[in-house]
Formats: sequence, structure tokens, C-alpha cells
Amino acid sequence: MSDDKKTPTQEPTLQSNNESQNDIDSVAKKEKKRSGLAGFFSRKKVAEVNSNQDTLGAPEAEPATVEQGLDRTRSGLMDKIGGVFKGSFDLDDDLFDSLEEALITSDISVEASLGLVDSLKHRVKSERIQDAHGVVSALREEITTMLEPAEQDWAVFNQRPYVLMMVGVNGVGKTTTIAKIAKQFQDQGRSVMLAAADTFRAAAVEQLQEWGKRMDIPVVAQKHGADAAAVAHDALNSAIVKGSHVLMIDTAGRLHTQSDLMEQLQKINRVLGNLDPSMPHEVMQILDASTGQNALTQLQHFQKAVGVNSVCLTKLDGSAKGGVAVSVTEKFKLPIRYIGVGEGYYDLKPFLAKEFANALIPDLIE
Ligand SMILES: Nc1nc2c(ncn2[C@@H]2O[C@H](COP(=O)(O)OP(=O)(O)OP(=O)(O)O)[C@@H](O)[C@H]2O)c(=O)[nH]1
Ligand SMILES: [Mg+2]
Repeated sequence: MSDDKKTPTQEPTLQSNNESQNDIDSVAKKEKKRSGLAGFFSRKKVAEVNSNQDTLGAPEAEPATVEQGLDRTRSGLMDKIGGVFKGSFDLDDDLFDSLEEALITSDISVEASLGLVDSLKHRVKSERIQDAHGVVSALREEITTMLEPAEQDWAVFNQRPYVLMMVGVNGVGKTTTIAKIAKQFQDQGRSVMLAAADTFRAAAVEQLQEWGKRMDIPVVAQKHGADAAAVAHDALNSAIVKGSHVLMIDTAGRLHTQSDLMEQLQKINRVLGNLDPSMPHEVMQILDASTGQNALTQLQHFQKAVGVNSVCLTKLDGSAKGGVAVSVTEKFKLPIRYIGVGEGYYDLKPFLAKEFANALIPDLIE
């Protein structure tokens, strides 16, 4: 059977965190019943969603700075680093081993942690660093250097429309990130079009449509269960006709093990590529930073299946340990376009290596 003839009922269920599709559907139905469209925006409990209504995506909400967003992330790592330098200490192998452990337990991969500590040892020796402050400053600089390959210029407005497809596992923040980017582009006077190619999850189409309504941005959609590639195809034609600067394609969350759903992404790639071989110009994978090393595995599989070109790290304002940015860069050298530090429109920040390293590892408080 050709891809085109697949019906949604033949697709495997989207399961994550052991949720069955029935669970997902019944949650979605409950969400739909709730007051207004609040339920479409998240899977959070009603009380949480309602309490967020004032700030969720509200342009007037006070956005977090990167430093503020990384508050929780930073305190975890700095507690560990502070612990290494507590009391009197020698800059010996034991101390560097403890530092290495602090980095590894903050989601920096073993390889990257080894590399960082090796460079640090050399610097401590060659620059005759003797105090904790000097070691921590040197570590911050080493982390900045390691993160630099991920800070890349984005030629997003060089093509028109620039076609950007968002991929990732369930609930990582794909749809919210699309809305945040769309809002920021719109603020820059660019025209955006959205494609509701998550035709799989109940209420996903309405979720994107509601974002579009709020921002006055057109959303191309078909009904739930429609062929995702057909939606992307329609949206591209509309974006061409309208002369939109950017087309962003929202896709359903999926696990890499769901081969039918991974093929669906390949099909979107193929269908767009048939119209113009350079399309989609970019496949951006959204990674929930709080999933730590698991994010690396997700990226590896999605990259193999659909050729991921860039990354966005979300939920760095939560329990994430932050080191995942270092691991992702060390292993994949892909651009990290943005980091998510909250739920509002402007809680999505361009990734800047130095700013990130400074926010992650500030000076030790004496
Ligand atoms: N705190 C915080 N929450 C975020 C961030 N990004 C997204 N979220 C929240 O994560 C939840 C899931 O976001 P969605 O955008 O629906 O995720 P998704 O990947 O589209 O989900 P599926 O379409 O079901 O796969 C929502 O409650 C968002 O508000 C972030 O950077 N910080
Ligand atoms: Mg979504």
C-alpha cells in the first residue's frame, strides 16, 4: 500500500509515559469540555491551566531572562561545584574527579565532561590558577568554547517561504514553540503561515488554530485524521500564493520506535521536496531539556530518520540540569536555535553560547 492510502486508524498509537491512546483521547475529550479553549493548550490539570491563563502566551507578561529562566538549573550545578570547593582543598586529581562527577550528573555527557576537565587541568597548570574562583572562571570559558558551534546565524529570511518543520516526541513543546517563534517573527514584521500537520492527536488541530487566532496568523488545516503530508502540501501552496516569509509545520509527537509515524515525517519531507528539492529548508527537533541524556537518543534517531538540521531546547526553567546543551553540541554540532525558559511568547530566547554558560556557571559566592 502506498503511503497516501494509509488511514489514521492504521497508524500505531502514540504512546509515551505509558499512556494508552484511550487515555490520551479521554484526556483530550475532558480538555475539550473544559472552559473555553484553555484545555487545548496543555495537558496540565485544570487548576494549573486556569492559573496560567493570564500569562500563557500573553505578550504583556514579563518574560524571563535567560539568567532567571535557568535559576533552578543553575542552583543544582552550582551546589555541586560549590561542594567541590568547600573548606580547604588541593587542586589535585581527586578534586578534578569530583568536578567531573558534578558535570556528568548535570547531564553533560561522559565524553564532554572528560574533555572539559582535561582542558581545565591544562589551563590550571599553564596559567598557574590557584583558587576556586579561577578554576570556575576557566570552566565557564571552556564550556562557552564547547557551546560555540551551536550558536549559528540563521538565514531564515533568505528564502521565501522558508519552510520549517518541527519534530519531536510527545509533549516536548513543539506547538508552543511554533507559536512563540511565529509571534517573534510577526513582531519583526515578517509574515508567517502555520500548517496543522498534527492530524493525529485529538484537539491538536484546534490547539494550533487557537494560537493562530490569538496572533492573527493563518493556519492551514484539515480535519483530525487527515493525511499530514497533504496538509503540509496545501499549506506550502498557500504560503507561496500569499508570499509568506515563513511556513512552520506542526507535526504529531512520536517515538522513534513508531516506524509508521516516522515514515509519515519522511513522507512530508518527500512531498515538499517534490515541489522544491530544497524544502523543507529546515527540520527542527524540539528537545525537552529535562529529559537529560534521553534527549540525545531522541535526536540521534530522528536525525537518522528525517535529517534534523537544528535543535530547540525547551523547559530549561524547570528541573532540567542544563548540561544537555553541552552534550548535544559536543555530539551533533547542530545549531541550537532557541532555548525555552517559560511558557510565555517571549520566554523563548535565541541561543547564545556565552550567555548560556554565564547563566549556568556564575562566579562562586565566596
Ligand atoms: N515551563 C515551560 N513549559 C513549556 C516550555 N515549552 C513548552 N512548555 C509547555 O509544555 C507543554 C506541552 O507543550 P506542547 O507545545 O503542547 O507540546 P507538543 O510537543 O506540541 O505536544 P504534542 O503535540 O502532544 O506532542 C505545554 O504545557 C507548554 O506550555 C518551556 O520552555 N517551559
Ligand atoms: Mg503539539
